[in-house]
Amino acid sequence: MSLKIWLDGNLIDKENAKISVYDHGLLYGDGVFEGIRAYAGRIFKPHEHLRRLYDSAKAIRLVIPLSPEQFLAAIQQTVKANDFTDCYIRAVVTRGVGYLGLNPAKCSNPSVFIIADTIEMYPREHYEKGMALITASVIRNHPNALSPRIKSLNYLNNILAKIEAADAGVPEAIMLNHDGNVSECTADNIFIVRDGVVYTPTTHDGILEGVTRGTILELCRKLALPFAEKTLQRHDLYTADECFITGTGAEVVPVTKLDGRPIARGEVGQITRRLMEAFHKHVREG
Ligand code: PXG
Repeated sequence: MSLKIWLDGNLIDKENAKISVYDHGLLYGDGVFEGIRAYAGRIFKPHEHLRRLYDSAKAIRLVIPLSPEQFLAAIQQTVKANDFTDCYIRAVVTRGVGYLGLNPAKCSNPSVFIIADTIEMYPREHYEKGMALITASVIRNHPNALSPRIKSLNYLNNILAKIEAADAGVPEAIMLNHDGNVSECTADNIFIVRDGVVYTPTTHDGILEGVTRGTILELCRKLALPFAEKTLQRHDLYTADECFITGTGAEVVPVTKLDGRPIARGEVGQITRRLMEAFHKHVREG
């Protein structure tokens, strides 16, 4: 059976789910998106994801032609139509069909599509033994150019860093911001543990405010683990006791090596393990 895609109000077969070559989402990366998961038949943190989607749209002055309630209903309909209980959901809003010029005012209607499918970001092994990262030479977008808080369809900044990771033979890269501080990875937020305290960069350090990041901070509170949002330098990563990354696709992945240097003894940390376990329990049981 063919996958059903929600496209502008209709559920249609994947083979027929097509967008115009005149859509500004394609011509200019003019649009926004979300990556969401469903666990055990329930959409995980739908309101947080939708809030970020509508905030991203607002930031690029795009009006989503659905209310958040209608959007959520469309997501649920898409998951149901494909008989998924556990899946990855991609919700995309493009500026719509326009002319061969930048002006978004000339685009008729924004286009909305929703894909529900499976995703496996990294091999199992990385979750058990830890992953190696590099620091990319390309820096994260300056917030006054294109804010990293916007989940836009223009991911070239991250893609260039991802290529550097692949060139170095590792699955992910850390990106520094314009001040040289740590921001995030190409599709994941970063955390370290030092002397029993969990740290992650602040929203002012040029990051996307990850829903998974928020969940980890919530779990730290619940588990009475001390934590802080703090500006971090690469030095803080090199001298950390533990490190891990978080994202909807990746979930929680331990990091054991950075730029060829082992983090602490190069083993998955105890607090990282506790948070990974708590995360998996939380997404299924709430
Ligand atoms: N930073 C960036 C730049 C991201 O794109 C995150 C952090 C983590 O945010 P969440 O809310 O997911 O915890 C993301 C998330 C993909 C893919 O297809 C990308 C993301 C999520 C899922 C899949 O590569 N980006």
